Amino acid sequence: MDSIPHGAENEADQPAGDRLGRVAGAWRALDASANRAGEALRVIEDTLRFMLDDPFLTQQAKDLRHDLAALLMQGGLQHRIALRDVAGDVGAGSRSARPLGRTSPGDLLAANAARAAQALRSLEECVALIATGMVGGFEQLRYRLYTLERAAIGAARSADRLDGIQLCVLVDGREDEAKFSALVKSLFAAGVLMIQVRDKTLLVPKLVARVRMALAIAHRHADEGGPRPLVIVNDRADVAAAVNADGVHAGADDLSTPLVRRVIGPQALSGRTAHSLAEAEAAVLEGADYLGVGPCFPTTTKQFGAFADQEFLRGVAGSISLPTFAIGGVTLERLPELTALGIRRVAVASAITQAPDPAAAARGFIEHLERLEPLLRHP
Ligand code: 3NM
Repeated sequence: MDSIPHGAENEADQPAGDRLGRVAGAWRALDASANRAGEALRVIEDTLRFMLDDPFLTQQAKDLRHDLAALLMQGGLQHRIALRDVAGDVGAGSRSARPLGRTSPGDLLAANAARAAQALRSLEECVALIATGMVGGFEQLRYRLYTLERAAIGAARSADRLDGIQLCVLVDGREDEAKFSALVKSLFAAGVLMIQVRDKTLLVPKLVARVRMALAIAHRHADEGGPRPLVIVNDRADVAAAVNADGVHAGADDLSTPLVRRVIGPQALSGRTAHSLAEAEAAVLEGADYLGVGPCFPTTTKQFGAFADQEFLRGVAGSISLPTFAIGGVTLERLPELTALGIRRVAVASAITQAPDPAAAARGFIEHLERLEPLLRHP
């Protein structure tokens, strides 16, 4: 059996009894913090697993919890239980009279991430008195937790904000403002709740004017008693921020997700295109609010050398709860191929905007998507 470390090396010349007495408190604090951190990580994991239904983030939480447990078995720290003294704990039994005040999975995640971070910090401080070499290990876990916290709270927030939005229509600027305005109005009237303004040919002043127009139409739609559709800008985080659009959709050649966030601020939506499961997972951890995955099928809207294979699409649908829109050549006829893989959201340009009646085409997508059963994921 390992011997119990008694304290920092520079105290090694003190009598063993004194040393043990002085560090016993550190051991007890370490033991309490170890329990707190493990408990809080378990609540985070259970929330991600049973409430957010998110296998990828559940696994991240589980890995963190397991790595904490492994660290707590090293350097003699497993002997902390021998110094546990619940009856002698002056803080035991002092309970906050305030109710917990948690009303949503996001609240649970935030409260328990804060608890886990505090406990990991306390572990770092306590272990510095007992086994100095182990401080870095706890510090690393705390930084991993910060990333998980942001991703988990972001996933909860996105599930709420994009709840019921299964179709995003990519609209170009049309020939002129009147035609653009007519298209956007007809789409909102058809029940479209999210559009992305994407026109690579428009110069910035004209793009700004189109996005402003779409936002004004969206606000009017809400003022008249309808829902308030979201207006997302393709690529241009600067334009989205300048006109207070609902968000920006960025791809691999655009600003990174953290840099997009700096431009658009904490509230606006940050969408990210992913062409592989690894890119999708990275986008989740970097703080994207929703994903675009593709290209699913050949399309004239954009040129591609390779397509998203079924394994990727099924993998994203099955393991990531962040709202994910399949994109690229999506038509009503091909929609069943995607929904069979677990896809429940699509982003569509030509099949709607080039249709003889775009509103009718959009309604066709919405009706089909609304009829689908929710996807059951198995973490
Ligand atoms: N991005 P349509 S596919 C803009 O896979 C865009 O990154 C894609 O238009 C990607 O519905 C695509 O006409 C084109 O194919 C979407």
